[in-house]
This record gives sequence, structure tokens and C-alpha cells, in this order.
Amino acid sequence: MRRALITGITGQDGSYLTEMLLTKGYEIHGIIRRASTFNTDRIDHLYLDPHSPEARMFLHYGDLSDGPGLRRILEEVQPDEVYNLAAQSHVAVSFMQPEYTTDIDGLGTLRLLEAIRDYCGRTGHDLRFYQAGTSEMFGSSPPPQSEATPFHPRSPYAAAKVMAHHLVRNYREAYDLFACNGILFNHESERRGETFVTRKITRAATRIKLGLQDKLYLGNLDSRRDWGHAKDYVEAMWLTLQRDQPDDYVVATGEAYSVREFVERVFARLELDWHEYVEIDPRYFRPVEVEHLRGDARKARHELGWKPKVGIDELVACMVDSDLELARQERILKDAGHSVAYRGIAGD
Ligand code: NAP
Ligand code: G4F
Repeated sequence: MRRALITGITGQDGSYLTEMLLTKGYEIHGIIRRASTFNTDRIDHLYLDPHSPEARMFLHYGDLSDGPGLRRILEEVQPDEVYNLAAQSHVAVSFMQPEYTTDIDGLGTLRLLEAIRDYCGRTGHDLRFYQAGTSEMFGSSPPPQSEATPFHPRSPYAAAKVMAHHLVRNYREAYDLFACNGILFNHESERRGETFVTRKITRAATRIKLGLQDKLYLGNLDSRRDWGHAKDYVEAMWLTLQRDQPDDYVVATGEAYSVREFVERVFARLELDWHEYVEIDPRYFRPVEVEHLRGDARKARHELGWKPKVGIDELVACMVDSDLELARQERILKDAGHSVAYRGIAGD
């Protein structure tokens, strides 16, 4: 049974990757952060008591800020594959917390690579490493962006990910580590964090539809993104680690739409006129914007045999339908006289 260690297992991608690897027969070990409230919603449906003979997913407390902890987990788990998905992944938040973001997304990757180098060197074990890099690294480089496009990061988040990208390449060249970078364009899903723009839109529009919310406040509607479904992207991660040689791959659909177009599609599915509900709030503008991301994933297509299955219309449909169901449940509770807390945070 192959064993995978996943940082960021509680995140959107971590949950889909875990589901996929379980169906492939892997034993999964995930690193979770200690929090005062449960933060395992996305993987609760996969959890079995570790005492159960059927259990194949195990969780370990750890943090990318804590090198010794990462070393301990690595020794304990002895994985065949390591997927580094943990990150402070919100671009706008990275302007508010630049040092923390760099510590986790940049130095955190280094801590993990160093732990792996020591572990492999000392024990003679081999493992394969995947780094979840981002199209944000291209920043202001014009589309279409491929593996040959120069990086021009436009946020602390993007700069930290560029650092991680180069460290991965350096460890591959210097220590012969099977270490690969994904350059992942935006990918979304029903499990997307609620403060990323797609989910913010589907959540608000469905709540508006059911009379639970009046307005949706957004920032820049003109930026264009290449949006795919997270399920497709975790498959590309796995395929990357199954190659004979380690390499870096752009993962993208090749199609880009503006935030405005995404809004239009979502409200149209709900038979609402978005102009009546959407307002611009300057607080959601970033100090500097990434205007246009559209990926050229031909290398992944040819070498990994990967192509996305979900296009924009299906993505919008599944996100809207899932949030509409959540809004219906909220409506029922409200109508029954329960006070339902609205979970949203200002500033991002
Ligand atoms: P996400 O939903 O924000 O999940 C991030 C994960 O990282 C969560 O499990 C989070 O734990 C964990 N984490 C955060 N800080 C940590 C720390 N200090 N130590 C350990 N774990 C920590 O992100 P995602 O959308 O799944 O993305 C996965 C990875 O792909 C990220 O590295 C992201 O930067 C990268 N990426 C994503 C996209 C995209 O469009 N989704 C595109 C390009 C690259 P909690 O649950 O406790 O917060
Ligand atoms: O959904 P977003 O916050 O995603 P962004 O900044 O593209 O970053 C995401 O994709 C990256 C890959 O390219 C990942 F690496 C990263 O971890 C993350 O998953 O914003 C998308 C666009 C931006 O141009 C933003 O300015 O939407 C614009 N936007 C407009 N109004 C908004 C809002 N973004 C957010 N989050 N909230 C708004 O109200």
C-alpha cells in the first residue's frame, strides 16, 4: 500500500486529493493545525476512528512554521509521496500579513524540503515531492502563460510562492530529489473557501435568491481568471508524481473569463439581474492587481495525458446548486425561528 503525506489536507485541494488517493488504495497521512474549533469539515466524511481496521486516513498535528514537528511526522509516516498543499492561500490577506505568508508559503516549503533531504539522506529512503505553485507567480506577464513565461509576482503571496518554486528546483538539481512544481491556475469547487471571489459570488447570489441577503459587495470586476474545477487539478498533481522524471507543469483550462462574466453566469442561472444586487466596495481592491491569467497547459496534456473535464458552465452550475441547497437549509432554520449565524469576514 502506497503512503502519501499531505500538508493542507483540511483545505479544498487536500480534501479532493485525499478522496482520490483513497480510491487508488493509498494510506493517507494528513497534517492539521491545532485550532480551538474543529477545522476538519472538508474531510470529516472520510474520517474513521484510527483504531478501526478499515482506517486508511490518519491525521497528525503539525504546522509549516514548525520544522522539528515536520521532521518528526516524516520519520513516523515514512511516506512514498509528499504533497505540499498547505499555505496562507489568500492573495488579499497576504498584503495584510506579508511576513506570515512568506514564513508559511516560502520558508515553510524550505522547512519541508530540508526535513525530506535529511530523512532521505539518513535512511536511504526515496520519496516524491509535489509543490502546489500558482499562476499568481506570472503576475503581470501577459497571457497565455506557460512553463517558459517569466515570473513577475504582484503580491507577497506570489513572491513567497516564487521562492518556493525555485527552492524545489534547487533541491531537485542539488540533491537529486524527485521534486516537482505544479503551476496551478485558479481552481474552484463547492468546497472553495468562502472569501475567494467565485464562492463569495455563488454564496451571496443564492442567499439573495432566498431572501437571506440584499447585496453583494465586490472589488475589481475586470480581472480575468482561468477557472477550473479542483477535482481535475488534484488528478494532475498525482499524475505529475507518477512520471519517470521529476518536472514542472502548468495546470489550466486555457480559457479565461472576467469576474463580471462569472457574476453574470451565476445570477443568470438563478434568474436574477445582477445589476440590481452587486455593488463595488473599494475595500476589495488590492494594492496591485493581476489582470489576466490564462494558462497554456499543452505540456501537461502531452506528457501527463491530463486535460480538464469541467468547463466554466459546469463549474458555475455545481457551485450554484450546492450553495442553493445550503441557502435552503438556512432558510428553513430561519423560518423555524432559529437564529442562524452568517459566517463572513470583512476585508477580503
Ligand atoms: P486552502 O483551501 O486555503 O487550504 C490551505 C490549507 O493549508 C488548509 O488545510 C490550511 O489549514 C493549511 N494551512 C494554512 N496555513 C498552514 C500552516 N501554517 N501550517 C500547516 N497548514 C496550514 O487552499 P487550496 O485552494 O486547497 O489550495 C491548496 C494549495 O494550492 C495552496 O498551497 C495554494 O496556495 C495552492 N494553489 C491553489 C490554487 C487555487 O485556485 N485553489 C491555485 C494555485 C495554487 P486550515 O484548514 O487549518 O486553515
Ligand atoms: O478569488 P480570488 O481571491 O483569487 P486569486 O487572487 O486569483 O487567487 C487564487 O488563485 C490563485 C491562482 O491564480 C491561487 F494561487 C490563490 O491561492 C487563490 O486560490 O480573486 C480573483 C479575482 C482577483 O482579481 C480579485 O481582485 O477576483 C477579484 N475580486 C473582485 N472582488 C475579488 C473580489 N476577490 C475576492 N477574493 N473578493 C472580492 O470581493
